[in-house]
Amino acid sequence: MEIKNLEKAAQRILEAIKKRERILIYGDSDLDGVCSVIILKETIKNLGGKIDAVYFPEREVEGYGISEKGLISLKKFSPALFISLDCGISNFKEIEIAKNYGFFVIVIDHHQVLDELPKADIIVDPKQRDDQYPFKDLATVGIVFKLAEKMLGEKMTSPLRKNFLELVALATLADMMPQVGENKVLTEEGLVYLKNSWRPAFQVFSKIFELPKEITKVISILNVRDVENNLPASYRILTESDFRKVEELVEKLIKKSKERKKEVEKILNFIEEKIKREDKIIFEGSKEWNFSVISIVASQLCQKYQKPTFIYKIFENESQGTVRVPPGIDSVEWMKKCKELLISFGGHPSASGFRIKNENLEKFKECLIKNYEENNNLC
Ligand SMILES: [Mn+2]
Repeated sequence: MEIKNLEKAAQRILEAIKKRERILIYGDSDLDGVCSVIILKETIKNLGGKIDAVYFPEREVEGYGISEKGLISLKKFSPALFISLDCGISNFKEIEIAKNYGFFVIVIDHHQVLDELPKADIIVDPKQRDDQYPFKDLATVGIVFKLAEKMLGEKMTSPLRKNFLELVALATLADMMPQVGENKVLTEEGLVYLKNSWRPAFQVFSKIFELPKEITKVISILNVRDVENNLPASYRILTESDFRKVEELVEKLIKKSKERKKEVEKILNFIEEKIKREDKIIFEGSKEWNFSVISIVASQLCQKYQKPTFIYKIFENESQGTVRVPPGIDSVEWMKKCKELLISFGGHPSASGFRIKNENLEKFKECLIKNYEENNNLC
């Protein structure tokens, strides 16, 4: 049994390498997206091909997933093979635009499938309804690792495999995928290799932290948002070959992460003063907050209060939010009931996100509460 369309995607990318087609990778900017991009990029390189452009959306400006802004900046490469990693499954409109630009679109994602599928040429997502693959909890990085195995065949040498598995372990943990089944196997193996990694980033981290024991510290540092030339810091660190540069970047991120902690505490204090016992949900937003910390805030509040938590940053016309819910609730299904009020939404049952026009925020909150009460089996 295999993940649906994995073979098809592998063959199509191999064909593109052979025919020297232009290849573009569009990755989500979190660690799962970043590590997926690195594995695919290094796989293609090992096969003698090259990537013409890598794009990571800036969530604060473009929202989650494939953005129009990103597509416009990639348009000049058309015709090309366009591969989205760790996003794309909910980008109906954007994928239509990409097709109109003349891209051949492959979506490789593990997020929940909404009611329909986007009109991509090839979709790899184990959560597709007719996907028979028994294990549904792979991070995108795990799917891309399998894709790499297929594409490389015997060219997947042992050092290369180890090197990829380090990234699989890192990103699967960062994405908080359940540590069961294949995830457990892949992660446990990958973690063993970290200490003797040839990747300069892991060598630098090994000097600062005890690896693999302190892997969560590495993750929290790599999660600090710091974008330069459109590239997230995690991507720059993990692909940097110059030790000195890695060290400088890590130092910078450690400093930033301390500042971020303070910011999180400030927001937590502010929200916690407002939470009432009888509140069904936590629904808070502000213009002032730093967008890059609202996910951490939502996770911590949800964990502490065991209430569905919606935290958003208010921008000029619209807001972007992040959602965390206690076990047993499917936040994506829940938001589906209010989808007329949203610009877009998607993610995982326990962790997801949304974009909304500011004038709809109050209605959205009411809709969520209404559906929370109407739907006892939901919660
Ligand atoms: Mn992911």
